Amino acid sequence: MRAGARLAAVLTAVVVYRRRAGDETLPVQLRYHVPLEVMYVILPLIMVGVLYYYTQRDMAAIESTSQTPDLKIQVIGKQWSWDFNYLDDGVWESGNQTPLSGKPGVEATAPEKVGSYAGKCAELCGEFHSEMLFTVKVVPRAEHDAHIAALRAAGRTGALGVDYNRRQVVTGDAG
Ligand SMILES: [Cu+2]
Repeated sequence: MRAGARLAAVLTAVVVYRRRAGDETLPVQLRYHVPLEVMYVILPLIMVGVLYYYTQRDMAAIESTSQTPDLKIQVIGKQWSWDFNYLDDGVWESGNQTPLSGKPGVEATAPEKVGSYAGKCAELCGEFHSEMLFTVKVVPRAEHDAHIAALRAAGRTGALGVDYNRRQVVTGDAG
């Protein structure tokens, strides 16, 4: 409805339903309407219950971790990239090695099988937050070993600490 039509509707209601001279009665009052009041209580409870159920179900699936993982990868998120330390193999790689793409992120899918899965930053962390994208590739063991060997050959042994911290890169200080 346009603003003019809304105003006309309001003014019509004000004029048509105004209190007439000599009419001292109240309009019909909606009080102690038990079915309505029960609905006001039950409906929000159902809505909250449904939201709670799905949130709990998905958070439990997302946050569940194994005590004996097949592979330990330490992931460090920072403004505005990611570092990955392959703790079992003693090598690392960093998103800072390639320029940020700035391409829009793709909805992440839980990596339960072989494939490529989009990852992105879940905290609005600053200027280049939207460029904090990475790809999780779930690959067969041989392909993983070849990648680890390539990292080792490239000299990326050990583990990254704050080596690629943004403030170091920008200002050159040790913070
Ligand atoms: Cu971010």
